[in-house]
Amino acid sequence: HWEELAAGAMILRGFARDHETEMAAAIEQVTAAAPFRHMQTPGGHRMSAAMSNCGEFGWTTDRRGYRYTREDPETGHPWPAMPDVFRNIAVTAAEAASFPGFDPDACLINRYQPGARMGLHQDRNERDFDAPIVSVSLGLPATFLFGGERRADRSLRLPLEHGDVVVWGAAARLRYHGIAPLRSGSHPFAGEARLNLTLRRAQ
Ligand code: MD5
Ligand code: FE
Repeated sequence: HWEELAAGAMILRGFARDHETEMAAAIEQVTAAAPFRHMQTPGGHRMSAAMSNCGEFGWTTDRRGYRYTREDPETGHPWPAMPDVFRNIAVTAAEAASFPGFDPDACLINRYQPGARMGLHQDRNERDFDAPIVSVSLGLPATFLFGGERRADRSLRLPLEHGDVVVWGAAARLRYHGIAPLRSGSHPFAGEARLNLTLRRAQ
């Protein structure tokens, strides 16, 4: 079932579940060419979530800052192409949430192992905030922290499970959000990890 979490935020529970076999193969293929790595924040901290990317642009961070690049800084090669199954899920989910014509050019893949987290932040490195962001949760469940327009606003705790897709647009596009430390466990899809695909229009 689909429900509106808040203005501009639509959750499509289980939307990606039918495509898990193709998605597993696509993740294997992308991360064979662009392996998961723990990036450094501009402040010098190692991110606890490991990341890879596919598509025309990939999100990266190092001591110089946050940005999108056409090449994987680890290999010097362009990021792997975005698998059709990722694009199709993102485009159909966006359409279902009233964002027709979503054309993602970047897909970040986050891997959270037990204890990994993501602190409250806004996604502000994209050129145009009119395009939505589509996120696909796979593997272990996580507690998503859904904040407000200011960092100090209270956040709502939202459980996200394997196959859940969320479309973040309009009034939700710039809300603060994060992921609580991942609890230990094992899931048939991803073993002891949660994977998240974040599809965006970067440029
Ligand atoms: C995750 N990733 O579960 C999330 C999914 C990231 C990140 O936050 O930056 O890699 S994307 C969640 C999101 C995006 C844009 C807006 C909002 C949430 N929101 O309004 O809450 O690994
Ligand atoms: Fe984010």
